This record gives sequence, C-alpha cells and structure tokens, in this order.
Amino acid sequence: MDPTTTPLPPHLRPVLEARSVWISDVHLGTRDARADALLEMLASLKAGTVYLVGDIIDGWQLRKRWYWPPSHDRVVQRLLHLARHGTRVILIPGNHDEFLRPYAGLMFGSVELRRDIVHTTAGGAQLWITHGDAFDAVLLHAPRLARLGDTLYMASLRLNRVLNRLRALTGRPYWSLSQYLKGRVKSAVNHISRFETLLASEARRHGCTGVVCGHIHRAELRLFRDGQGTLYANCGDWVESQTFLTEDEDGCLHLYVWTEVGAQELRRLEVRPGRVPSRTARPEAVAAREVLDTV
Ligand SMILES: [Mn+2]
Repeated sequence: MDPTTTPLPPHLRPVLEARSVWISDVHLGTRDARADALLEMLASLKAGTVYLVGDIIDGWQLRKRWYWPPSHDRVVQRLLHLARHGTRVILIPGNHDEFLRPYAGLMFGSVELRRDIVHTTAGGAQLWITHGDAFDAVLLHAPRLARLGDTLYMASLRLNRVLNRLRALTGRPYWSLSQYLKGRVKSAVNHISRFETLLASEARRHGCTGVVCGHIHRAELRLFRDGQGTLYANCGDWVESQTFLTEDEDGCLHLYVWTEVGAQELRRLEVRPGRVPSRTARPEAVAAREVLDTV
C-alpha cells in the first residue's frame, strides 16, 4: 500500500490549527452532504473563530423530503460543542437555509447568527463575509428558475452517485459529473466569473479588502487584477469538493481540500490591508451596477 494515501488513525492526524475557518454549502438534510468527512475535519480542528458561510442545512430539500441521519446530527452537535468551548461560531444563512435569516443578529445557543459580517485578519485586513446568493444574477431576477436549477443540480449529483458506484465496481477512480458539467457549460463559466467580479466589487463598496463567500460550490482564493488587488475567496462546498478556507496566526489565508489523509493545502495567499476607495468616487459600485445591467 502506498504510505502517502493510507489513512492515518484520527489520533495520529495532525491537528489543524487556525485563527479562523470558513465552511459553507454543507447541505445537511440531503444525501449528498459529506457529513462524515466534515466530522473528521471538525474533530481535528482547533480554531479561534468558525464562520459557517451559508447553506449548512438544506431547508429546500428537507421541505420536500425529510432526511436527517445521525451523522448530520453529529455535525450540528460538534459545531454547538465548539461554540460552547471557546470557539466563536458565526452562522451566516444562505439561500437554502434562508429560514434562519429572520433571526440574524440573535444568538442560537452560543452560535451568533448574522446576515453578513466583516472579519479583521491578524494583519489588519478587513474581509466581508457573506453567502453570496443575493448577488447571483439568476436568483436576483428569477427565484423560481433558481429552484429549477437547484433541482437539476441535485439530480446530477444523484446520477453522479450511481455513476461512481459503477466506476468503483469496475475499479475506476472517482469522477465528478457535476464538476464536469459545470466546467463544460460556457454560460456557467461566464456566470461564475460575473459572480466573482460582482462579489469583489461589493467587498470594496463595504470598505473591505476582499470577500469570503460560498454559494456557487467552487472553491477559490485569489486576488483580482483590478489595480487594488481585491481578494476573492470562496470556501467551496461539502457535497462534492470537501474544501474550506483558514486563516493562520500571521493573517495568511489557506485553501484546503479534505482528503482521506487529512487536509491538503491547495493554495495560500497573504492578505494585506488594501486601499479603501473614497466614499465619493466609488468606481466599484459603478462597476457592480454595470455587471448587473448586462445580465
Ligand atoms: Mn447557496
């Protein structure tokens, strides 16, 4: 057996220490939520602040059909446990858990519910934390279309499960149908880049150096070439990619994928506090409007 891919027993795994962690799009309440993998990650985690960046619980799917296995319950229990034992846990509802939005500003046990929030890194950079669905052009103009897209997406995930069971039987490695579809469909690619541009512009409008969001199930950590180096970070999802973001004690951001051997770093980025545009000029707000007008 290849020693690099042999899973280590949990007690031998390195502890994942972070000043802050961002997780989103877990979709608990659906068969596609990778609850066991997330539990492993949370078990090895030591963090000052955990941001749950939306779509943690999938209310849309639960309304259609109740699905709540013990592993999904354990994820919730683990998060509540962290919140009770010194970790600041902040929950920012997404569109799939919008039923929580009316409670923004309140405490749920030891968990803070917020519509959005500004995070200050160890280096003093301000990051705007939001789920991001408010800036999804499809959602903005046609909520019913968005739900149809959601149904199709969930169907492709189900098909993907069947496909991969067959692939496993024939000894082939895992392959993601929906990632493939998303990568191939040009309009989806355009949509993603518009989403990223808009979110980065909105971050500037909030007086921040960058944004951390979720929603589109596409992990990312990069700086925009917009003359200001606006940070765009997306913590990905736990239905396909098992990705998340962390900030270390030096204020450096890291993008990880959780694998059977633990956290594997995909990218890292140093964030410096950026120039904040003056209130009168605000070229970003104009740019954001232009983007909206073209969709
Ligand atoms: Mn979402």
